[in-house]
Amino acid sequence: IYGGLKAIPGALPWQVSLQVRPKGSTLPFRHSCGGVLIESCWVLTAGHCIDKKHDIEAVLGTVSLGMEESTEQTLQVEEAIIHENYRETPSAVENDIALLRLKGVNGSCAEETQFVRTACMPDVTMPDGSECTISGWGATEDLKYGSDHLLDAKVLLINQEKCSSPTVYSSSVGPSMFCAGYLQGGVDSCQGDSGGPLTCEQHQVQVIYGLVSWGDQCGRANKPGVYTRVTDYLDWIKSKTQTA
Ligand code: 4AZ
Repeated sequence: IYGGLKAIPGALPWQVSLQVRPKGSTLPFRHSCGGVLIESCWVLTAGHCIDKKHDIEAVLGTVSLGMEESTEQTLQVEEAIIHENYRETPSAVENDIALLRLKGVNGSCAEETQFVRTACMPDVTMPDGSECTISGWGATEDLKYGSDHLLDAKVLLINQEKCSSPTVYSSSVGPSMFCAGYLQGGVDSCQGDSGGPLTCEQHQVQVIYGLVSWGDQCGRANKPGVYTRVTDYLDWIKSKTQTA
């Protein structure tokens, strides 16, 4: 997170650190992306976070990546489901969404605590200018390789036409994406935050409204962060998580 502040432990209990290592290796797992706990056994993330050559673990209830915390829960990922129409084009990433099914231990996956809790699903579209929250362990204004401590920041939802204007992203921002941040720059998501949450308040609760997807670098004027529009994928999420 570019221009963020250290998150308070327990304030973002749906935040997940996705950690990877090459399949079959004994190397330590390292943070690669963010994710969002939406059900005890399901994490939502970005499609571009899934690399089939890696094993993935989901770390919940953590703020410091370098420290063992008594609040953390680490779960193996049993299955990764990337959206059927996920595509990387030269100018954008389309349908940048994936679901991870966690492996249960004695029949249960994430255990709800003060530090681990699911995010609610959005129902309505938020108005332009709404203040929402982004979070993650990604690159910052002075740390290229990411932050050890979870950071968060407030961003504003940017009008779709404004974000599709020639001075911003032209036609790269499709209808299932939206922009958030500040056109003057300074506060943004960044590399390593991908797949993590943009939450907004709806009906007095935080809902998962966007997933960190892409952008032209971080924190620059006229280059806000671009997020996967979760409200466009509610049926897809339901169809994959509803065990028939
Ligand atoms: C990235 O490289 C990335 N400023 C993620 C988010 C943004 C830019 C780049 C948004 O994963």
